[in-house]
Amino acid sequence: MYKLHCFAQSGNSFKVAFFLRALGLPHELVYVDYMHGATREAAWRESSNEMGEAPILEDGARRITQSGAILSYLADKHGAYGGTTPEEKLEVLRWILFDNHKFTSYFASYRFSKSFGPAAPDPAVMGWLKGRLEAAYDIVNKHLAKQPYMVGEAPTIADFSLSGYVFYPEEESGLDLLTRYPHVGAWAQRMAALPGWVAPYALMPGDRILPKW
Ligand SMILES: N[C@@H](CCC(=O)N[C@@H](CS)C(=O)NCC(=O)O)C(=O)O
Repeated sequence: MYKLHCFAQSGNSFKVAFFLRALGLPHELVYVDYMHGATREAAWRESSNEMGEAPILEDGARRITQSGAILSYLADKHGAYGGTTPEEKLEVLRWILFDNHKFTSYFASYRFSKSFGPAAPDPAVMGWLKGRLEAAYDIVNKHLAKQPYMVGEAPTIADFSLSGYVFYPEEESGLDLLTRYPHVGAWAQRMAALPGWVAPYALMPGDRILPKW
Protein backbone atom coordinates (compact mmCIF):
# COMPACT_ATOMS: atom_id res chain seq x y z
CA MET A 1 0.00 0.00 0.00
CA TYR A 2 1.33 3.45 -0.88
CA LYS A 3 1.88 6.04 1.84
CA LEU A 4 1.71 9.72 0.97
CA HIS A 5 3.22 12.18 3.45
CA CYS A 6 1.23 15.38 3.10
CA PHE A 7 -0.79 18.10 4.83
CA ALA A 8 -4.03 19.91 4.04
CA GLN A 9 -2.57 23.25 2.88
CA SER A 10 -0.09 21.60 0.50
CA GLY A 11 -1.19 21.87 -3.11
CA ASN A 12 1.96 20.05 -4.15
CA SER A 13 0.74 17.12 -2.05
CA PHE A 14 -2.78 17.48 -3.46
CA LYS A 15 -1.43 16.79 -6.97
CA VAL A 16 -0.38 13.31 -5.83
CA ALA A 17 -3.29 12.64 -3.46
CA PHE A 18 -5.72 13.43 -6.29
CA PHE A 19 -3.76 11.28 -8.76
CA LEU A 20 -3.69 8.25 -6.41
CA ARG A 21 -7.47 8.53 -6.15
CA ALA A 22 -7.92 8.98 -9.91
CA LEU A 23 -5.94 5.77 -10.41
CA GLY A 24 -8.01 4.05 -7.72
CA LEU A 25 -4.86 2.94 -5.86
CA PRO A 26 -5.07 1.98 -2.17
CA HIS A 27 -3.02 4.40 -0.09
CA GLU A 28 -2.62 5.89 3.35
CA LEU A 29 -2.16 9.61 4.00
CA VAL A 30 0.48 10.42 6.63
CA TYR A 31 0.31 13.87 8.25
CA VAL A 32 3.34 16.16 8.04
CA ASP A 33 3.18 18.91 10.65
CA TYR A 34 4.60 21.54 8.33
CA MET A 35 2.95 24.47 10.11
CA HIS A 36 4.90 23.65 13.28
CA GLY A 37 8.21 23.26 11.47
CA ALA A 38 8.45 19.48 10.92
CA THR A 39 10.06 19.84 7.49
CA ARG A 40 12.75 22.15 8.88
CA GLU A 41 13.94 19.67 11.52
CA ALA A 42 17.29 18.06 10.80
CA ALA A 43 16.04 14.64 11.93
CA TRP A 44 13.01 14.83 9.61
CA ARG A 45 15.21 15.83 6.67
CA GLU A 46 17.58 12.98 7.48
CA SER A 47 14.80 10.38 7.74
CA SER A 48 12.25 11.68 5.24
CA ASN A 49 13.41 14.20 2.65
CA GLU A 50 16.73 16.01 2.46
CA MET A 51 14.97 18.71 0.40
CA GLY A 52 12.77 19.57 3.39
CA GLU A 53 9.48 19.29 1.48
CA ALA A 54 6.17 17.45 1.24
CA PRO A 55 4.95 15.45 -0.61
CA ILE A 56 6.79 12.18 -0.12
CA LEU A 57 5.52 8.92 -1.57
CA GLU A 58 6.50 5.65 0.08
CA ASP A 59 6.25 2.56 -2.08
CA GLY A 60 7.51 -0.25 0.14
CA ALA A 61 11.14 0.54 0.95
CA ARG A 62 11.28 3.23 -1.71
CA ARG A 63 10.79 6.93 -0.99
CA ILE A 64 10.19 9.41 -3.77
CA THR A 65 9.93 13.19 -3.44
CA GLN A 66 9.08 16.00 -5.86
CA SER A 67 5.46 15.83 -7.02
CA GLY A 68 6.51 15.76 -10.69
CA ALA A 69 8.82 12.78 -10.11
CA ILE A 70 6.14 11.00 -8.08
CA LEU A 71 3.48 11.59 -10.75
CA SER A 72 5.86 10.27 -13.44
CA TYR A 73 6.71 7.23 -11.33
CA LEU A 74 3.05 6.36 -10.76
CA ALA A 75 2.07 7.03 -14.39
CA ASP A 76 4.87 4.72 -15.63
CA LYS A 77 4.20 2.04 -13.07
CA HIS A 78 0.45 1.93 -13.68
CA GLY A 79 0.51 2.73 -17.39
CA ALA A 80 -1.93 5.64 -17.23
CA TYR A 81 -2.00 9.42 -17.73
CA GLY A 82 1.66 9.59 -18.82
CA GLY A 83 1.08 10.45 -22.49
CA THR A 84 0.90 7.85 -25.23
CA THR A 85 3.73 8.73 -27.65
CA PRO A 86 7.34 9.86 -27.01
CA GLU A 87 6.30 13.31 -28.25
CA GLU A 88 3.39 13.48 -25.79
CA LYS A 89 5.62 12.30 -22.94
CA LEU A 90 8.04 15.12 -23.72
CA GLU A 91 5.17 17.62 -23.75
CA VAL A 92 4.02 16.27 -20.38
CA LEU A 93 7.51 16.81 -18.96
CA ARG A 94 7.70 20.33 -20.42
CA TRP A 95 4.47 21.40 -18.74
CA ILE A 96 5.37 19.75 -15.42
CA LEU A 97 8.60 21.77 -15.42
CA PHE A 98 6.73 24.97 -16.30
CA ASP A 99 4.24 24.21 -13.54
CA ASN A 100 6.93 23.63 -10.92
CA HIS A 101 8.90 26.71 -11.86
CA LYS A 102 6.08 29.17 -12.53
CA PHE A 103 2.40 28.20 -12.45
CA THR A 104 2.40 26.47 -9.06
CA SER A 105 5.46 28.08 -7.57
CA TYR A 106 4.60 31.79 -7.82
CA PHE A 107 0.98 31.21 -6.86
CA ALA A 108 1.91 29.01 -3.87
CA SER A 109 4.40 31.60 -2.61
CA TYR A 110 1.82 34.38 -3.00
CA ARG A 111 -0.94 32.43 -1.24
CA PHE A 112 1.35 31.31 1.58
CA SER A 113 2.54 34.87 2.24
CA LYS A 114 -0.99 36.24 2.00
CA SER A 115 -2.62 33.68 4.30
CA PHE A 116 -0.16 31.64 6.34
CA GLY A 117 3.15 33.53 6.67
CA PRO A 118 4.61 34.46 10.06
CA ALA A 119 4.33 38.21 9.40
CA ALA A 120 2.21 40.53 7.25
CA PRO A 121 3.36 40.27 3.62
CA ASP A 122 5.61 42.91 2.08
CA PRO A 123 3.57 44.76 -0.59
CA ALA A 124 6.58 45.04 -2.92
CA VAL A 125 7.24 41.30 -2.80
CA MET A 126 3.53 40.55 -3.23
CA GLY A 127 3.31 42.88 -6.22
CA TRP A 128 6.22 41.12 -7.88
CA LEU A 129 4.84 37.64 -7.17
CA LYS A 130 1.39 38.68 -8.44
CA GLY A 131 2.85 39.83 -11.74
CA ARG A 132 4.76 36.57 -12.12
CA LEU A 133 1.80 34.32 -11.27
CA GLU A 134 -0.57 36.26 -13.52
CA ALA A 135 1.90 35.90 -16.40
CA ALA A 136 1.96 32.13 -15.83
CA TYR A 137 -1.86 31.94 -15.66
CA ASP A 138 -2.08 33.94 -18.87
CA ILE A 139 0.19 31.46 -20.67
CA VAL A 140 -1.80 28.45 -19.45
CA ASN A 141 -5.09 30.20 -20.24
CA LYS A 142 -4.00 30.77 -23.85
CA HIS A 143 -2.85 27.17 -24.15
CA LEU A 144 -6.16 25.84 -22.79
CA ALA A 145 -8.11 28.02 -25.23
CA LYS A 146 -6.84 25.61 -27.93
CA GLN A 147 -7.34 22.25 -26.26
CA PRO A 148 -9.21 20.73 -23.32
CA TYR A 149 -6.16 19.45 -21.42
CA MET A 150 -2.53 20.51 -21.27
CA VAL A 151 -1.33 17.74 -23.58
CA GLY A 152 -3.77 16.59 -26.24
CA GLU A 153 -7.37 15.59 -25.86
CA ALA A 154 -7.16 13.63 -22.61
CA PRO A 155 -5.87 14.39 -19.11
CA THR A 156 -2.28 13.55 -18.24
CA ILE A 157 -0.07 13.98 -15.19
CA ALA A 158 0.73 17.48 -16.52
CA ASP A 159 -2.89 18.37 -15.70
CA PHE A 160 -2.67 16.81 -12.25
CA SER A 161 0.49 18.83 -11.65
CA LEU A 162 -1.09 22.13 -12.70
CA SER A 163 -4.22 21.40 -10.66
CA GLY A 164 -2.43 21.47 -7.30
CA TYR A 165 -3.59 24.88 -6.12
CA VAL A 166 -6.63 25.75 -8.23
CA PHE A 167 -9.16 24.11 -5.89
CA TYR A 168 -8.27 25.99 -2.69
CA PRO A 169 -10.70 28.65 -1.46
CA GLU A 170 -10.30 31.92 -3.35
CA GLU A 171 -10.07 33.88 -0.09
CA GLU A 172 -6.62 32.39 0.58
CA SER A 173 -5.09 34.32 -2.30
CA GLY A 174 -7.75 37.00 -2.72
CA LEU A 175 -7.38 36.53 -6.49
CA ASP A 176 -10.32 35.46 -8.66
CA LEU A 177 -8.06 33.68 -11.13
CA LEU A 178 -10.56 31.05 -12.33
CA THR A 179 -12.91 33.81 -13.45
CA ARG A 180 -10.26 36.10 -14.89
CA TYR A 181 -8.67 33.22 -16.80
CA PRO A 182 -11.84 31.45 -18.05
CA HIS A 183 -10.09 28.66 -19.95
CA VAL A 184 -8.24 27.74 -16.77
CA GLY A 185 -11.58 27.89 -14.95
CA ALA A 186 -13.28 25.57 -17.46
CA TRP A 187 -10.32 23.17 -17.32
CA ALA A 188 -10.46 23.14 -13.50
CA GLN A 189 -14.10 22.07 -13.77
CA ARG A 190 -13.12 19.26 -16.15
CA MET A 191 -10.45 18.14 -13.68
CA ALA A 192 -12.94 18.19 -10.80
CA ALA A 193 -15.17 15.85 -12.83
CA LEU A 194 -12.45 13.17 -13.04
CA PRO A 195 -12.87 10.01 -10.95
CA GLY A 196 -11.70 10.38 -7.37
CA TRP A 197 -11.64 14.17 -7.17
CA VAL A 198 -12.23 15.58 -3.70
CA ALA A 199 -11.52 19.16 -2.61
CA PRO A 200 -8.11 19.50 -0.89
CA TYR A 201 -9.35 20.27 2.64
CA ALA A 202 -11.73 17.31 2.53
CA LEU A 203 -8.97 15.05 1.30
CA MET A 204 -5.74 15.64 3.17
CA PRO A 205 -4.98 15.53 6.92
CA GLY A 206 -4.56 18.66 9.04
CA ASP A 207 -6.78 21.48 10.23
CA ARG A 208 -7.90 24.26 7.97
CA ILE A 209 -6.37 27.61 8.96
CA LEU A 210 -8.17 30.83 8.17
CA PRO A 211 -6.20 33.47 6.25
CA LYS A 212 -4.06 35.50 8.65
CA TRP A 213 -3.45 38.64 6.62
N1 LIG B 1 8.69 21.15 -6.39
C1 LIG B 1 8.24 20.53 -5.17
C2 LIG B 1 7.73 21.59 -4.23
C3 LIG B 1 7.35 21.00 -2.88
C4 LIG B 1 7.04 22.07 -1.87
O1 LIG B 1 7.38 23.26 -2.03
N2 LIG B 1 6.37 21.63 -0.82
C5 LIG B 1 6.04 22.54 0.24
C6 LIG B 1 4.66 22.24 0.75
S1 LIG B 1 3.46 22.55 -0.50
C7 LIG B 1 7.04 22.35 1.36
O2 LIG B 1 7.09 21.30 1.95
N3 LIG B 1 7.83 23.40 1.57
C8 LIG B 1 8.80 23.40 2.63
C9 LIG B 1 9.69 24.60 2.55
O3 LIG B 1 9.76 25.22 1.48
O4 LIG B 1 10.32 24.88 3.54
C10 LIG B 1 7.18 19.47 -5.48
O5 LIG B 1 6.50 19.64 -6.48
O6 LIG B 1 7.06 18.48 -4.74
